[in-house]
Amino acid sequence: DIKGFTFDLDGVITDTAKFHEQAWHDLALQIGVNWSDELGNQLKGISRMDSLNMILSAAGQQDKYSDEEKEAFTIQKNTHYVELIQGITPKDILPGMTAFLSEIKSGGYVASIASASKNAPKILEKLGIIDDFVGIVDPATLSHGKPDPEIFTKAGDILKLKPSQIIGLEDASAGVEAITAAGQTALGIGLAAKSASPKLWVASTADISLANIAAGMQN
Ligand code: B16
Ligand code: MG
Repeated sequence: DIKGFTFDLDGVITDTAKFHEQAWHDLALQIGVNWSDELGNQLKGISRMDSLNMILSAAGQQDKYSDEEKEAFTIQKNTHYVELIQGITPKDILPGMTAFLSEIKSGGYVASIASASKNAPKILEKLGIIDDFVGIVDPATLSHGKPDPEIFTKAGDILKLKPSQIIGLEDASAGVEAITAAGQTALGIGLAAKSASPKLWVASTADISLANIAAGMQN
C-alpha cells in the first residue's frame, strides 16, 4: 500500500525553470556562448555545476576555464537566480498542487522533497508549504545526480518507508528514471517525463489527485 510521496520541486510544485533559464541565458551571453531553447530544456533537473559544464560543452569550451573560474560562474548565476526568485508567493504553486498537498495531509500520507536545487528550502518557504514536508534531501550530500536513484532513495529514507510504499513525482525524464531505479512508483508529469515510461502519467499537475492515482495503480 502507498503511504508516502517523494516530490521533485521544479516543474512539479512550482515553475522555477524560467528563472534558472534566464540566469543561465544571461551568463551564457556574457561568456559568448550561443543560447538555444533546446539547451535551456536540457538543464532541467541537472545540478548547478553540471549545468555549467553542459553550457560550456555545447560551445566547445569545456576546457577553457579553471575550476576556480567555473566556481565563480556558478556563484554569479546563483546570485542572479536568487534575485529572480525573491518575488515567489503561494500563487506560484502549480495548478492542483495545493489541493493535492492538503489531500495528502488529511489522508495521513507523508511527503518529502527530492530536488537537485540547493535553493529548495528557500523556495518552499516562499510558497508557504515547507511544513507540508517531513524533510528535504540536502543535494550537497549526494554523490550522483538524477538519473541515479540516490536522491529518491534518501527522500524515501526520510519518510521511513519502503520503496514499494512510495510514489515519486517528476517532470524530467532523468527524474522518472531515478524514481524507478529507486524501486518507487513513478508518477510522470508532462511530455518530457513520458519518454522515460513512468508507471503513472498525467499531462499536467492539474490532473493529480489521490483518486486519479488510485485509478492508475489498478492498471
Ligand atoms: P540550484 P529540480 C533543479 O531542480 C532544476 O531543475 C535545475 O535546473 C537546477 O540547475 C537544479 O535544480 C539545481 O538548482 O542551482 O538552485 O541548486 O527539478 O531537481 O527540483
Ligand atoms: Mg523538475
